[in-house]
Amino acid sequence: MTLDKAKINGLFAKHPKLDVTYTYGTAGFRTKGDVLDSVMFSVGLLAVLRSKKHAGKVIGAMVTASHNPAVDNGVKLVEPMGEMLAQSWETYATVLANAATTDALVAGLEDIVKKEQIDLAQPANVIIARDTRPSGTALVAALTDGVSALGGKITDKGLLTTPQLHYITRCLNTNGAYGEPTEEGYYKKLADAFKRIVTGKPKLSPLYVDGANGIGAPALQKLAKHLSSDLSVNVVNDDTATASKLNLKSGADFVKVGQKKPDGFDLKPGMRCASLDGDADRIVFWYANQEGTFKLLDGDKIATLAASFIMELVKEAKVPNINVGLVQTAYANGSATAYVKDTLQVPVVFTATGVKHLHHAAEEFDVGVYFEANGHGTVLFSPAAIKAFHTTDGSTDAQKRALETLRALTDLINQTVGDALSDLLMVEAILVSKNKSFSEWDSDYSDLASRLEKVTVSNRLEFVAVKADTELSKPEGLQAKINQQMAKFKHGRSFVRPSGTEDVVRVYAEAATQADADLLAAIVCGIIFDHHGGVGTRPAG
Ligand code: G16
Repeated sequence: MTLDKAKINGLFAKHPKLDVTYTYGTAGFRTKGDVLDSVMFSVGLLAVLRSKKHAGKVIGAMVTASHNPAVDNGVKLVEPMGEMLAQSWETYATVLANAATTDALVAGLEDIVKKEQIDLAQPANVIIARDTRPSGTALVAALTDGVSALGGKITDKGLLTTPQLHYITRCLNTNGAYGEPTEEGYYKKLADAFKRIVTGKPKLSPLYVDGANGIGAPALQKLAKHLSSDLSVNVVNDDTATASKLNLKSGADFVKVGQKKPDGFDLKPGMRCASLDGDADRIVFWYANQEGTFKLLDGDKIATLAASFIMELVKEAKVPNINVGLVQTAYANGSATAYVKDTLQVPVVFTATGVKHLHHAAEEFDVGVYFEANGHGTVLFSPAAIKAFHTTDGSTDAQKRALETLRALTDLINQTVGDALSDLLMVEAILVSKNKSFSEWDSDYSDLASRLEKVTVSNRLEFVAVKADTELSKPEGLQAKINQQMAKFKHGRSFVRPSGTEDVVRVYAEAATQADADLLAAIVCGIIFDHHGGVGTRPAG
């Protein structure tokens, strides 16, 4: 069987490539929505080949730009078990996306077929979903044409959160063993598992959730209906009808980066709040302390809360040989890493930024807790751990309770990808079980002061990050200058890396005081701007 060049040519003509260079980045292709039409077509083609490579298993395609502004869009592919696209295929994605002619496109496809020894006679199945961005509908149509060009079958699942698409993909490929392959099935699975942990325990005060005016808002409202009296939740920033409001002065990224509350909240001491991002794959929690100061409970705090709770349960349940590990990135606060290593005594592994990297590192543990500081993460349970939780018989009530909670957690926590709604319920279930307030949770350790900035440069690809993003190998000499500055500050730490989702270079700085962290970040930003192609307004400092 060979590729139908005439068919590809006919459909490709509807989606001509623009004079833009595309790269499959941290979370797939991501740029302005109006330059993505041809990219979507090429991703449709690739999804078909990926499905054929997996003998017809379902591949997911999510159209979203997650935390980015409403005008952006993007696409990421989902593997049959719900993980992100295998990294070895990202180069293929980039080659196809940059093919400007049918000949180049077909050559790229033939190369993949040959290298991956794909049997073109295999069937191909792709499911697609999108977030609330206005450009989503047309981009879904372009991707659909790509799938059709290679004779694949595509099913449009409409509006979903990113983790819901990952969940449904896995359900379909496991013949329902992972759950019912529908949005409703997702809510039911999460709600049932949550109830198994919290029923009969005293309730917490209401949780106010910033929906970032994205798809997470209606999704949480639907989930809440399944929880009725078990979780009191108020969704704020739920205007998905006004496209421009998406992630605007709201959402997990705005709150984490700015270390301040989003619009739409009259924050009072004692209020418990959380923020989702635009496609509901990230969450951070926050509150005001008694003095009214804004306090953030980010991905590091979620990870330590989950790891310590699960470790306690494993001990109580007396399940032998379960190793718990934690995966972080360079953005993890130095205090969080120290707390995990020294107090929790849990091994920590570092990876480059991007949940696709953390996910695979977490798979090496029986219980792998992975969270980026920005609130993107989950907890993975190995098949052996899940089996052990189900086959161990408890002899005491406490042991039986711990085992049942562990079993419920394996259903509650999305095993495919970081999931804001699943993480929300996990955190609430832990806090209910421990009868813990946000401030008690926060008191586990104190964050070092930090600052995250971005600098626009003429070519961010000149910046090459190495050693799990902690250092730069290029541009030559820049790392030495950063090291020199770090050494001037108590607990000073700074690193620079090119973003994979925005056309900027990110600068992270940490130090003993906020003023020092701000100053260190400003100095490093200034060096980059002045000597490495800064564009636009020079950062202050
Ligand atoms: C995506 C990735 C995250 C990453 C974030 C920022 O999040 O899934 O793993 O931390 O981008 O990446 P970068 O610093 O390279 O721009 P999301 O929520 O936007 O999909």
